[in-house]
Amino acid sequence: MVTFVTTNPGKVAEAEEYLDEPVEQLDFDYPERQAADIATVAAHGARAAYRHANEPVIVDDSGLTIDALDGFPGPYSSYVEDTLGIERVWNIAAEEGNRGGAFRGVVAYCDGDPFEATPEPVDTDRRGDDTAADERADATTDEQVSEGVLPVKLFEGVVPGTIVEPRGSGGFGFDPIFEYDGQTFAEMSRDEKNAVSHRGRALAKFAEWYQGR
Ligand code: ITT
Repeated sequence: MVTFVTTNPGKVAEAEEYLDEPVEQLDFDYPERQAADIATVAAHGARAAYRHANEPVIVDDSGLTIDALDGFPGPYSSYVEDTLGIERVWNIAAEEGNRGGAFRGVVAYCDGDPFEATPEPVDTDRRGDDTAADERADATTDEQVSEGVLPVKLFEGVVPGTIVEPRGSGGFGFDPIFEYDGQTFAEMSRDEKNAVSHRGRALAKFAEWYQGR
């Protein structure tokens, strides 16, 4: 059993489809650290969630990055969804003329153990041009070392796509305006979305690591 600490049932539904074991939602709105980087937000969230739940937990921090807006809203996606709404985000991207974007997500695991079998307590996706990921990994590791507490394991997933006029009724959040390979995420079944999504990619890495644990 995996305890997923989140206020968002959409995330849990996706994890349930993905992981081989039962996923239980613990609906707790852990304090989110303000940071320009979702890996940092996720790492702090996992520690706060673990302290609250006192059992092994995963959290997910994720967001939509829009190329024309230099990666905004990113970690502020939830706030932007609630305030501007996805239609206005689509309008802004359309006005900018560059509709490239990506979903990025980090699944963070914490169980209070020092991950004795893991030499480095941080695992980020280092494929491709990843100076930023390296910097993030170092920052999180340093922080953990200096705090000396609660190592967190991080699993990152990224999916590039196009910002489009809203289509489809599935999924949640920005799914209707995010197109991948001709379909918006809101037009895909949960399985189809999981097969390509940022969360699916991050969960796949988590599942593989967790199985060996
Ligand atoms: P928790 O923090 O309680 O887990 P949340 O929904 O507030 O739930 P985040 O802080 O990670 O989650 O914010 C993620 C936001 O990014 C979410 O509100 C959506 O606006 C967007 N988002 C993330 N993943 C998404 C996805 O798969 N499909 C659509 N929108 C997504």
